[in-house]
Amino acid sequence: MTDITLYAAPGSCSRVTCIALEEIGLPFEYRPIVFMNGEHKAPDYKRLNPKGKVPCLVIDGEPLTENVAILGYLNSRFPDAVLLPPVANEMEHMRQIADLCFCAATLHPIVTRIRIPQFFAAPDAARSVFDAGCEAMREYFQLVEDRLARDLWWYGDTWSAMDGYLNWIFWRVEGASFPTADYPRFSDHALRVEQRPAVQRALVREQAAQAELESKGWAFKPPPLPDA
Ligand SMILES: N[C@@H](CCC(=O)N[C@@H](CS)C(=O)NCC(=O)O)C(=O)O
Repeated sequence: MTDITLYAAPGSCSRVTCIALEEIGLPFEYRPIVFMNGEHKAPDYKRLNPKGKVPCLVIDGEPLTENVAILGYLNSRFPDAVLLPPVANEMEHMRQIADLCFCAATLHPIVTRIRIPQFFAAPDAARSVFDAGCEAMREYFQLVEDRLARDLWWYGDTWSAMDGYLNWIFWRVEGASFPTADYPRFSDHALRVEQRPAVQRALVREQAAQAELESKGWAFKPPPLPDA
């Protein structure tokens, strides 16, 4: 039997890996890391992930970090789950990796600027970081919107882990006042992703972890954004 533990934080980008694991359907442990206690920077966790971030997937005792690498690994180890559509050659494979990198390296940093601009600027400059983040995100939301004008999912009529990744980005900025309603196809896509049973199961895991954090006073809440 495969032994799988996902080190995660509810609401964070570890949801992307959690959805993929739920799609695979094998049992796994969801192990919440408490940001508010600095658990992600503590030596025990840094032995698994020296970068002090989630997600970290430990599979048969081997840790693997970074959503792109984790999704690529899970896709080749568990092909029946079809986390990414089959490819004909290395170029097509690398294009899928490029798509996942677009989420991880282009969109995710902008998400953080929109959600927690205080990480990047003094309090009186946080609003301008937020505004610049929203401006930058608009270009990429339009790119996704245009793609979804042709197709149901990122890869045509086939759901993939890329849709789970895009959905986490959508949800994260929607909750931070980015105007997602300006992108009706991406909004419909979000509803469709959230209807998938695997996504529902991932959300239930997060809700349980979040409730536990809240009961202990350990839930992270970003500081409010200063008025425009
Ligand atoms: N490139 C990484 C990003 C990981 C990341 O930034 N995780 C955030 C949560 S969304 C985190 O652990 N933040 C805690 C911190 O940086 O202190 C990936 O895609 O896995």
